[in-house]
Amino acid sequence: MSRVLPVEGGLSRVIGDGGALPDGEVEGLSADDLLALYRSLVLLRTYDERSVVYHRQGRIGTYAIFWNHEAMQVGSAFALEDRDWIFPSYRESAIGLLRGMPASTVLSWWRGHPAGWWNPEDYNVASICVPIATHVPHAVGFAWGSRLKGEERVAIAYFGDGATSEGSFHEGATFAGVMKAPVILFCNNNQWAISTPVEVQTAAATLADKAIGYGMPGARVDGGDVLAVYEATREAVARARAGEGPTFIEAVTYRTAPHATADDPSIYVDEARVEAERENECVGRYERYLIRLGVLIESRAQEIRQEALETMRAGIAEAEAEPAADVSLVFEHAYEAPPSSHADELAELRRIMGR
Ligand SMILES: Cc1ncc(C[n+]2csc(CCOP(=O)(O)OP(=O)(O)O)c2C)c(N)n1
Ligand SMILES: [Mg+2]
Repeated sequence: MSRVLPVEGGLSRVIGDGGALPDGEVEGLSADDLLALYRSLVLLRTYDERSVVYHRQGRIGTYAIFWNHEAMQVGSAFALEDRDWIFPSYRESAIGLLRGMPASTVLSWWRGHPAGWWNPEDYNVASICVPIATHVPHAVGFAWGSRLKGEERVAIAYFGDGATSEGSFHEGATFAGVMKAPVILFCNNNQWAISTPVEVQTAAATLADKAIGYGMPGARVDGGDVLAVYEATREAVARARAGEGPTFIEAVTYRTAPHATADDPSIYVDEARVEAERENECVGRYERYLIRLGVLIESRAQEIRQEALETMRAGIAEAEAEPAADVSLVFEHAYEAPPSSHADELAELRRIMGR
């Protein structure tokens, strides 16, 4: 039997604190599964930390940091099967790594190189969506379409707290509820939309409360607890496969890093809160849980961190070895019949770029 425990604020959780707060457990996860979750958390954490360094070294462009968001991404993706489709936002840019995508592909995306655009069908991972919430209707339409084809695939769309104020979210959620689309609307509530706090984002008491208006259940989980996220997503997947329709999951965390490398949160964020949240970050929380369970020892953890670092070293080397794309790509695929001015503009661009 799973033991998922409610905590203050109606958030479900599994992982305790090694003291007064007891550990729960999730049914059906073997020691190998628990370690696979850990490996994925470490891979994403390493991806994120190295990316900030690569940005500072001028090796990738502006980067959307997801430090302390890893448990939401790993826990939910683990509840899916490979045939299920993932629709990520920029905050989940590296989630394809959990489906076997090479690190160089995602790094190339952040380098603005065409090698960073993959064929979604290769991994069942859609393109990274930067416009807020516009991929929600895509995921819903995809899920509905696959049900019409009798494929039994589930789709999951990841988006933030701010995204729930967007028209696209409303349209997608309405459609999902009415059509009973097998989709999971996964909201990473990190309590900030750049500098806008969630308190002024909505007058709703919780984001999960919005689900009822669309005729779907809303679950609220501790977004720093990979097992609670897994359990909530597994239930949502089961509902979707059983033809019972969509689920909205609100995973609550707190953004402890800048919105992106171009942001300076010092003028709006509460530094003391950031410090407290960093102390309780999701990878360390899970690591301590596994050590308490006797599933992980420090030397094994160290090997797993080392493997992830190697993956990143090889990934950036591979991304940097890509030959520069031809500048004509800027103009291609935009018009079926390009305006005549493009030829002059391309010539000018080649002159400026020296290629
Ligand atoms: C349609 C649209 N409007 C505005 C922006 C600019 N923008 C980029 S990120 C962001 C905040 C999004 O916050 P949230 O949905 O909470 O996601 P988070 O970044 O916190 O993961 C905004 C407004 C955008 N990318 N797309
Ligand atoms: Mg947010």
